[in-house]
Amino acid sequence: MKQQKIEEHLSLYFIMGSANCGNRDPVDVLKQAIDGGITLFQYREKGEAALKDREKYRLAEKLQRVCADAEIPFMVNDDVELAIELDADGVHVGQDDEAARFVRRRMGNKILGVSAHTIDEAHQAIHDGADYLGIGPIFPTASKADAKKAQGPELIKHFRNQEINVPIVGIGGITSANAQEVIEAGADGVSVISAIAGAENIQKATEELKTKLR
Ligand code: TZP
Ligand code: MG
Repeated sequence: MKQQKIEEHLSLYFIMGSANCGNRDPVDVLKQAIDGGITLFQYREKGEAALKDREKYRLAEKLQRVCADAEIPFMVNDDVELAIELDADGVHVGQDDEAARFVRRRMGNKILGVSAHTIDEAHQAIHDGADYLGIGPIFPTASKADAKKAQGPELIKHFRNQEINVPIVGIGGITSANAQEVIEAGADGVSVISAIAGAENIQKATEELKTKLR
C-alpha cells in the first residue's frame, strides 16, 4: 500500500481483542465500529483471559472476513506468525516484540506499524522499514497493563519538531473529547480501544469520534 493510502487508513484506527468486548461478540463490535466509520482495524488479543492457538486463530479469521467485506485493512498485533498464516494486511509491533527489521523481511510489502516512545526508537523503526509509528500513551489509559506514563499531545509535536515525517497515529486514552488535540499536534490519525469497544452504543461512539477528525 502506498504511503498516502496508509495515512488515510490511519484516520480512525480501531484496536481490540476479545477481552475488550466484555460479554459482547467481537464480531458484532467490529461490525458496528465499521458502520460508524473506522478506517483500519487491529486484532490485539491480550490479557489473562486472552484466546490462544486455535480459538485465537478462529476469531482472527472471522474478524478478518468482516474487514475484507468492508474493505478495511486487517492488522494483527505482535503475532507475526498469525499475520502470515492469515495473509493479514499488516502487523503492529512494539519495542519488546520481534525486531521490526525482521518483521519487515517476513511480511514483505505488507503494512508494518511500530510503537515508538523516543526519537531514537522512531529513527530505528523508520530505518527498519516501518510504514507508520504508534506514539503514546498520549493520555492515561486503563487498556494496557504495562503502559508508560501519559505524555500528552506534546509528545507528537516533539516527534514532528524532530523531523519525524512518517505517518503517525496517537494512542492511549483518546476519546471524542480529546481526539482533535492529537490531530492538531501532528498525528495523521487516532487509535482507540475503549472509546469504541467500551461504548454503550458502538456505532454512535465511532461516529462521534469521526466528526472530530475532519
Ligand atoms: N498502547 C499504548 S496505550 C494502549 C496501547 C495498546 C491502549 C489504548 O487503549 P485506550 O482504551 O484507547 O486507551
Ligand atoms: Mg506488542
